[in-house]
Amino acid sequence: MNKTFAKDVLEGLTAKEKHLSSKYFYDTNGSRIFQEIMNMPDYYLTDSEFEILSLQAKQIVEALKFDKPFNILELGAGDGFKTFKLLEYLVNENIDFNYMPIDISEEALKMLSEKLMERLPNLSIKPQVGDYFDILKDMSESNTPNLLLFLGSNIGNYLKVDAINLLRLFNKVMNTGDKLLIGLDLRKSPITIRKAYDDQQGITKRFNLNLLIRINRELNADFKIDDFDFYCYYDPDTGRVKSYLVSLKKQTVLIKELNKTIEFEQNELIWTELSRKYSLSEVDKLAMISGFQSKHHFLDCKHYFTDSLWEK
Ligand code: AVI
Repeated sequence: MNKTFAKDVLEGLTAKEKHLSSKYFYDTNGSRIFQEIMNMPDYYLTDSEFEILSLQAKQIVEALKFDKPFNILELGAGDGFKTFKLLEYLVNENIDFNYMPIDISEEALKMLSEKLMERLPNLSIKPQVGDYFDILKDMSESNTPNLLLFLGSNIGNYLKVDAINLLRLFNKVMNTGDKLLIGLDLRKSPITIRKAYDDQQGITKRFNLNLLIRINRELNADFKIDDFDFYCYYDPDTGRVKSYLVSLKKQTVLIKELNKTIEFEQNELIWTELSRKYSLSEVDKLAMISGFQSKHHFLDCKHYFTDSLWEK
């Protein structure tokens, strides 16, 4: 049993306002469903970021202003598909760099490395399995310049204080002059944003319900999946998409590993995810408050998404 998972589930489901962390979405099945989400036409985030990295690789590399070989460390590399275009540009230009994808999933890194070695045989790739910070700490000890990649609007899934704390930790392990390229989803028509999360095919619903399936499997619980539904909304005032599971009836769930029964009222919610959207001035503020200088925003043609370059 994963003790942190058990502790977080217990804390979240016994709280007055029930909640579960979206970081637990990504078991094997959840990661697969997330791939399906990224392929949905309405989930514009992936295409927008892909466009930025495909069409503006040259401008991004020029803006780095590194005058010697450097490392690219990608945090939560996943399938690395977006990054491919940036790497391809660097390899084709014979630019000297090491690519270090970091992920807790050895399996994901193995697949990524195999795919990249096949398509970019001249790429120097050094996959790192493990926790971001253990690996990042080593990086600050070398005097090779570093570019950190934190793409895909992953930062938008953190509560405001947690996002700032995480970025400050990145900042702490970086050397002066190192860069961070960070993907953030921008504020836009609320209709477009809602469609990306409240999809008609029910893929995002499955993504959320999978969390209950995971609790059933890993903590020996008896959630009846059909007795829960999915609800989400976008609030343009705060720039936040909030996602929930909804208990469709009054019910009791037993979580054997926790030795605990959880009572649900009819229509009671479990908050599962925050997906924050930013204005460019909010991006600049976030950079400043975390100790960075915001150097450049690389936007897609629709201005839906930014990969912003920050410098320590
Ligand atoms: C990973 N993360 C940036 C996604 C997002 O857009 O917040 C996760 C996701 N949740 C629902 N759809 C996609």
